[in-house]
Amino acid sequence: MSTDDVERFFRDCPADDSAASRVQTFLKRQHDSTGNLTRPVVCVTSGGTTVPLERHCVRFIDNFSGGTRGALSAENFLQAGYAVIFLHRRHSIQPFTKGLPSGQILDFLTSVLEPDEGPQQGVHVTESASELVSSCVQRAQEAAASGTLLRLPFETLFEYLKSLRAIAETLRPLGRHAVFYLAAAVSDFYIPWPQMVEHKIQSAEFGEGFHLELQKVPKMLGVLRRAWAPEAFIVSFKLETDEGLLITKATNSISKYGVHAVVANILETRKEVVHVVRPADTDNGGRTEIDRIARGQEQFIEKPLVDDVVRLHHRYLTAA
Ligand code: PAZ
Repeated sequence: MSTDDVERFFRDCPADDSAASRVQTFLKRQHDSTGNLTRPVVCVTSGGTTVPLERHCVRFIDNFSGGTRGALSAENFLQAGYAVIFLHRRHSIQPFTKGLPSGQILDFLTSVLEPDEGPQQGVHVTESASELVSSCVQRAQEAAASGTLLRLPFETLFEYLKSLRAIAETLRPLGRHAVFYLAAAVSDFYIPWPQMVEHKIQSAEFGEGFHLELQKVPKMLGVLRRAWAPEAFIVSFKLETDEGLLITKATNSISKYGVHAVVANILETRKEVVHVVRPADTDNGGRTEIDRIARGQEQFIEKPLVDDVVRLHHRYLTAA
């Protein structure tokens, strides 16, 4: 895969270009009146990309991810003093909503509609959920008031990569004060837009079966690292199901793409333990160091994970 493949991908890409101006406006809010940056900025990606099979899309291939990792990590970065661009799959889990009763919203609301109920009239949170809901609402309102959280939704692989490139190019002037924390599950295969059929695929037009030919998505990690935001601190993620491959594949990402750290996790145990793999401090032939992060007594593993990434980013800043 070459830079030509990357260029071709974006040239053929159908998605709109609205992300850049929203990021620009958000970034202005992170500077004081003399033009100094008031806090570092992290782009947290979250949720899975879809790969459409038709331009007027009825069917698509999806990627595993509910968005828990991204949403909880975004909360922890805000807590650590970062401004957060939350590039997320539309309708995936949002910051400040984890822990809310998982069923329907109606399950934790009660309604009093009798006119003679006076001030009690209206819709209320049930007693059992009220503490939790108040805490979620309060934290969400704080983030909104401080202007430190920008939510940008995506659905398809095209929208995701186009927004990621726009964010990276807009954050480039921040140099080392920008962080990319790429927790989204991004498809490796897709149908290029020019090859995609316009309308819904008709089963009647096929005999016994239907064969799909997918192409490899050009690798964007190296381009992000070297061209779009060459000074930013880049943390990529690696999800595997075979424990035997995990660390080797994470180590390969470091040598191939030059990312600063890879969060390696196994599907079944991802909420309990992750490994942060990074180049060794001294340049000794591509050796890596590994921090094993366990949930331990924390409610969610994203707290110790983000603490570790923040520590590594601070070290990166002071090493400049
Ligand atoms: O979104 P989630 O909390 O259900 O899962 C998180 C995750 C496993 C998608 C993430 O930790 C991750 O590994 N993302 C990269 C996936 C990949 O290798 O494509």
